[in-house]
Amino acid sequence: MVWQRAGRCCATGAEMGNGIPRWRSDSQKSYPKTAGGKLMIKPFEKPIYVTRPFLPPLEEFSKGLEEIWENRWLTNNGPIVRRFAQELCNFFESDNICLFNNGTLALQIGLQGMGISGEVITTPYTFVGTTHALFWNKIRPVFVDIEPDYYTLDPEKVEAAITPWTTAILAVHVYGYPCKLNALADIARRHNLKLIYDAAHAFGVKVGSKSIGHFGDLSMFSFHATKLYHSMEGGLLMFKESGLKGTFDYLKNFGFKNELEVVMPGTNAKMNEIQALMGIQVLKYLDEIIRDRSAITDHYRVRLKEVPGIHLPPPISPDVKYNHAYFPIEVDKREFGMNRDQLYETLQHYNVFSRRYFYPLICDYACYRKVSVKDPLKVARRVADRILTLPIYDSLGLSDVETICRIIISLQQGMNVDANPIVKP
Ligand code: T4K
Repeated sequence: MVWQRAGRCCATGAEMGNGIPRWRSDSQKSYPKTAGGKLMIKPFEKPIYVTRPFLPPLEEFSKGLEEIWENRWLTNNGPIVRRFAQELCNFFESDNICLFNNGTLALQIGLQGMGISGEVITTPYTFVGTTHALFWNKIRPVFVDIEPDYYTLDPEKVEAAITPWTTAILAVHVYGYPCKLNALADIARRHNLKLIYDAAHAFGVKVGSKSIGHFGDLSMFSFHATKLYHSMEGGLLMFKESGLKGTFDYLKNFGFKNELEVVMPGTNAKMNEIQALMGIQVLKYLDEIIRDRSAITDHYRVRLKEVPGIHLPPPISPDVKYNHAYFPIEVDKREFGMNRDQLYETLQHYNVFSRRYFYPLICDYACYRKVSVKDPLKVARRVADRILTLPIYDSLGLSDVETICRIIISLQQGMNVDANPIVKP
């Protein structure tokens, strides 16, 4: 069987010997179709999102709710929050942790409690909450470039950007990929800077035998519903200096020391009992969640590694226990035949909702456009224009992952550099 493709004939996939059908393009609907006008790979019946939260069995959660009903204690350091904190101390093998109602406030309070001020060198390639935490502390972000493999801060660029006003480095373990830990620690030590990690994506990541939270002066983990590990909303600080614990506890609870004393102008960033219950219950399944996600990563890697124009991050060092938080790919228009935005939109025709984490760069958002940026951010700009994070979550079946791969592969095979732009059906 032969399919007509704009200006030339294509054989079917079977004839091409790879089992993947070629497709016909026209200016109306340039996504894979049969001659009858239907999509050759059927769109998913239900939307496939970039992520879905893991949920514990409802009976387990209901049982926990019964305890909350019995206690009639909902927030303000209740018994379940205290139990959760203890479990996390065991998990991290550290007493220096503090729970919050979300990651953004955790980071904001972390910076405030450590007295960070002036300029902080940071990445423009992150979620906007990272930079907002600086803003709320009246700290000037100094954006420098990222490295091209894992998209984390480039230590050389950090060192070049240090000024007398620099007080800290705020790096992000983006997608759960560890930053250049040794190089950043070395710079921080030589220049007497605090080293702070936004580890929002990195729960469950280990380097050697240590949790990633043991690196640097402070790390923030997000327990938001979109994270592989979550407490619906939630955040955690892990820190080196044990004296900070008291300060963080004050800051998240209005600065109350006791009923009558307010020792600092804190805010309200407390975790509640239902969040803690979810956190405790999801923690029991963490290994399974990571195992399921790891199988998805493997499947994507095998199927996409040789697709022209799809670039994958290099395999992670064997020293790192990765959490498979995200599956980012870079799309090279010249080789793939579509640019990233075209692929993003075309996938939506198939009911696949990938995300452009992280585009645009933070310094390009209206609220940060006035921040002067000296670094040309060559890598970050290129990556932001090409990045696409594909669906990955524990309950996503491998057959669905395979279908997503087949869609991507067939799109690549059906498009060439001068293909028509996507027109939504
Ligand atoms: N630093 C970094 C590096 C971060 O990535 C983040 C947050 C933070 C700091 C701040 O931490 P938190 O203050 O959030 O704890 C999401 C999350 O809201 C945000 O937590 C996350 N990073 C960011 C990367 O992604 P959106 O606006 O893209 O999420 P949304 O609502 O579009 O959800 C994405 C998909 O997830 C949906 O299409 C469907 C699915 N979903 C989402 C929710 C909330 C569900 O299936 N169920 C759900 O309950 O920001």
